[in-house]
Amino acid sequence: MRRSPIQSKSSSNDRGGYRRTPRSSFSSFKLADGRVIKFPAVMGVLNVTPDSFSDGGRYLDADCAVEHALAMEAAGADVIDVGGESSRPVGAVEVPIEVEFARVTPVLARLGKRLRVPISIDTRRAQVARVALESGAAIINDITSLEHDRAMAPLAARTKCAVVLMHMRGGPANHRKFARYRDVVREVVSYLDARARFAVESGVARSRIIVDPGLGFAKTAQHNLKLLSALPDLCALGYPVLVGASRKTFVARISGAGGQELEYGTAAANALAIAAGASLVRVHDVGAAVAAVRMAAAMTGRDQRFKRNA
Ligand code: PMM
Repeated sequence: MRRSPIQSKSSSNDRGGYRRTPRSSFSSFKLADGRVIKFPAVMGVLNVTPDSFSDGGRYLDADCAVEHALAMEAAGADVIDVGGESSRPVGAVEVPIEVEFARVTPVLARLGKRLRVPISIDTRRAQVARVALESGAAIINDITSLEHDRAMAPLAARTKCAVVLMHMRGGPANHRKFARYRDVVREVVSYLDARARFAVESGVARSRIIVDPGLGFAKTAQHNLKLLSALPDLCALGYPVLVGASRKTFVARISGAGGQELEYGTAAANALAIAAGASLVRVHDVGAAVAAVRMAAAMTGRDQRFKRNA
């Protein structure tokens, strides 16, 4: 295993112990349409589902979903992640593709015209991704790392969209029973390395790949904590890293499951993830995440404004 930038002795800095810019961090990400996402960035979650873990049922109505996406943009979201299939750890039900379509297409059709920030589509199905891209989405967020649907990698290559490759074992409905590892960090890093290589071999440009350790997917609280403290190892792969800790069960177990505790725990995880080199955080409460991410970015020398004035 490569030595992580944060663990290395030479990484000490002049800001009272906080590392300045992690060596592997990215300052921006260019999309095929020329738009640029400035890192570190906040991805707001828009679950158009009846049963997602923390917000299931709230945005099933297309008008509510559109309103919420616009509110997240106004609160500072850099990307809006639209999903029509729940992946809650217990009891997620396999959604027929027609149902996934019916949930996301009316929302995407309306958002495409109104949202300025890029849209990502959280799906493992190429047909859904294709329709989303046609409606203006620029990123495919595939929690199966292009494994579930063989048509996904060629679609990503052909359309030049960005892809999020996430680590999971099993499927959305049964991943819990696969939470067994000899060395979770090594296995997750080498899986994502292999999936990124596969994507590149399939024609996806290296510069369009984002990797994600998949917190909570086939992982115990202990696994999630190990992955969070080893983020520099994941960053060392050379791709921007996305972290999705928001409101997950392990955060509730540690910080408390009440609304406020969960938000504070999420904000702490987000800030530390950014300080450790992550480039994006996927969140439900965008306002809280923006504040946490800005603070972490400024403290680690990743905020351009504070760099200039330093
Ligand atoms: N988590 C969920 C759904 N999609 N996508 C990525 N890339 N990373 C994640 O951690 C992730 C995801 C499940 O959380 P939710 O039900 O609260 O959306």
